[in-house]
Amino acid sequence: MALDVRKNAATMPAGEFESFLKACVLLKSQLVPGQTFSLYDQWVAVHGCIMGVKSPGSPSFMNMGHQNIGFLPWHREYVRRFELALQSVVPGVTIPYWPWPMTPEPSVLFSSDRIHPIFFSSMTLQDVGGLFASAGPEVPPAWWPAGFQWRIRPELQVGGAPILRRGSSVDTWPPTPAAITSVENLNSPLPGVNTYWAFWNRLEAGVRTHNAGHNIVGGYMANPVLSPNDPLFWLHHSFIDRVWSRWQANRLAGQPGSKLTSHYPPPTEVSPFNGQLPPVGHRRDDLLWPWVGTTPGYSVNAPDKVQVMLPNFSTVPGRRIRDVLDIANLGAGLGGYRYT
Ligand SMILES: [Cu+2]
Repeated sequence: MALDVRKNAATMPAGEFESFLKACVLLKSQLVPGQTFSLYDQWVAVHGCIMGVKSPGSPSFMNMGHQNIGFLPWHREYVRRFELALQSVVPGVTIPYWPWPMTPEPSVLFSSDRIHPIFFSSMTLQDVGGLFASAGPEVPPAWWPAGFQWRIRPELQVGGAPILRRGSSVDTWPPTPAAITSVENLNSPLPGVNTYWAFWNRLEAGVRTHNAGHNIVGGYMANPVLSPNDPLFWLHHSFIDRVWSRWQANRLAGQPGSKLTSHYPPPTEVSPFNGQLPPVGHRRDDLLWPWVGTTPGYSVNAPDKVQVMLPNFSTVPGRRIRDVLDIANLGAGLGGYRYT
């Protein structure tokens, strides 16, 4: 099967970018049968719940998607499954990536026609317009669901905010092209320490990378739990996944004969940052919640009203970190993709 292609959100044809937005709007407007929440909202709930998951036999809830090495594989699986959900309403659509190293304003990507402006160094939150305007778009495209307006479900709101807003006083953006290239080539071998540790840490929490990108957008994007309420989330994480896939390719080329599994720490390797094993959910052979098949004994530390929004994944095979290392071949019906 041909690979799906994820493209640069600022330079891809306008019509293809619109297809992505259309798929988001259709998922957001389509209610889960018998429920008041949408197919899109279910994916926000998954992200809301990953912050606190107890694995079988574990004494405490852990963040299984962030703040440790499983951050990249968990989001790869999550974003890919969301992409397949988009394809169920708009066949062939893929998630564009936000090319971080560009001057954000003015740019095509942050125009009202694409993902709408982000407001640099804006002290106050401003409403997101365009297709996401609270009253709906001024001139709806032909495919627009009649009367639809983008709203945040009460269960998924932060501070009772029902509409998308952006704005932040943070101004540590963008990274330079050279900075991203250096992340993609990061190689700091220390005896007994897999280079992935330093790479992951730099990409999730380093200067002008994942965390900073969330924070400079502000609004829902700056909320660690419910950031997928803003569709810009998917573009942000598409780029993060691209950086990881390029780093993986560079590591393979730098160590001829090595495998992708060589470039993720073995399950027994302790963190060079704290001397401890990563929590369950972050080790190479661990299941990726909520794709745990029928394995019993998981529980979630989130409000019941959010937990009831979770999609039912009990019929899909369990997925492990080692299963998601190759974007060209994810297996289990997830196909593969590549980046331009
Ligand atoms: Cu996340």
